Amino acid sequence: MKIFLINGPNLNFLGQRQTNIYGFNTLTDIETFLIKKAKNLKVKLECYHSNYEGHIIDIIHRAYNNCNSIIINAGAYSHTSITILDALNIFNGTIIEVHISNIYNRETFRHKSFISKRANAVISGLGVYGYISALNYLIK
Ligand code: CA2
Repeated sequence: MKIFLINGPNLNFLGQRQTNIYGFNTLTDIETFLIKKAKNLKVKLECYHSNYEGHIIDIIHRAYNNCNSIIINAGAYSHTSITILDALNIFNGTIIEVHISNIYNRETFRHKSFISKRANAVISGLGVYGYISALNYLIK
């Protein structure tokens, strides 16, 4: 079993800025923890981060025929990108959308996610536990 973890724009600043919203863990902390957890359970986890929409689409294309599931936090592209939704629509496996913050108690422009239309499940507001819960679910 192989899972892709995809994080989108600005998430490379996790743990360094806006810690009141996104917490103190860095993206490297999250990836390191999840890779270790997956390894213990004999599952392969590949972690990707990009600040570019086209690059995120390339990563999703790489996922076709290459992994079973995707965990994705597309950052603000979740609220704007039909292109990422189209790319995810071609993928056959399970997709879990994660948001660190609760997008529904923030600005109204964050309340809509195009990705949710395709996601099998959406986790929002659990902080980094959202990623851990997504992984737990996928390897259940
Ligand atoms: O809550 C989430 O995970 C979001 O996907 C994060 C996005 C935001 O646009 C979404 O509405 C909700 C923003 C990611 C920015 O990450 C930063 C991390 C630290 C410091 C500054 C930005």
